[in-house]
Amino acid sequence: MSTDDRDLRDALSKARRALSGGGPLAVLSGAGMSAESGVPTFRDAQTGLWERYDPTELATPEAWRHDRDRVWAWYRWREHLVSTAPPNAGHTAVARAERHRQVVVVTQNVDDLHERAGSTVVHHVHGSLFAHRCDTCGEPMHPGPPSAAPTDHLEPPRCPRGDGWARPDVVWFGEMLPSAAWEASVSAVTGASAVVVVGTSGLVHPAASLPTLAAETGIPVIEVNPGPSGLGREVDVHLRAPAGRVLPDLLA
Ligand code: BV8
Repeated sequence: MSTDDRDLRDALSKARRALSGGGPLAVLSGAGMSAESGVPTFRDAQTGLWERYDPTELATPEAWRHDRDRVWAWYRWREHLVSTAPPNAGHTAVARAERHRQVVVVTQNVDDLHERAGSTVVHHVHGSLFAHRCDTCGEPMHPGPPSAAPTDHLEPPRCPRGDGWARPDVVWFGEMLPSAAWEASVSAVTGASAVVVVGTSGLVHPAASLPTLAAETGIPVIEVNPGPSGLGREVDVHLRAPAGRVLPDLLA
């Protein structure tokens, strides 16, 4: 067994002890949770049409104002990509944990892979790829499924109620988070007996403040991430492995 494997085994034992008390579990997920499903993370090089774009530049109201058709095409491409991506063993492990304890998922991800794996309580603090609203009156809009044809410009549908356009119902940089999802997420974290943070660089606020809130509340925090992240002393145990490899052992 390599040192890395031995370290992971020891860390997994420590993490399982931290979870052994039962009680509600809060799972905080970022883009790394969906990486093994083939959904690129924000820090992965974007692929194909989008490889020359920085996601943080496209996920902004300024980008929408500057080039609405490009932003709309990017989101429709992501919708199609996610709709063809399977939940991975990590999503399934989180969903299965509901069989023996209360589990609340708080996700920064705008995909639906936690739900498709069977998780029943999922708070999307940054919205969903699959919800759309008018960028002017805010009413929900239903543009139907995206086409698979790759394109880097696509005009969104007009709002029937006025001069607005359909936009993705996600939270862009500089936009406020949905208050209901945020308040439910804070409650889930502060009411948990343990928090498992999976696949996040921990750089985007206020979501990145949730592990610190747990630690300040005296709640054990376990991080699952094969790489480095912005999380630090708030983490009690760092499992340096991919979500799909370690969550089935951790949450069994
Ligand atoms: C807000 C939805 C109040 C859209 C996203 C100036 C003006 C205004 C605000 C700010 C400002 N300066 C700072 C801010 C705050 C800003 C912010 O935090 N900026 C950062 C860049 C510093 N936040 C906001 O604007 C938020 N709103 O603050 O409102 C306000 C309002 C006005 C004025 C002032 C304050 C809104 C932020 C939400 C943005 N929307 N997504 C969409 O998806 O298109 S953010 C998006 O990026 C994600 O949702 C996610 O949050 C973030 C990406 O982070 P991660 O999920 O962590 O992914 P990443 O790729 O970074 O990392 C992946 C990790 O996985 C890596 O660590 C990797 O090692 C690991 N990994 C890889 N493979 C695996 C793995 N782990 C496990 N298993 C594997 N297999």
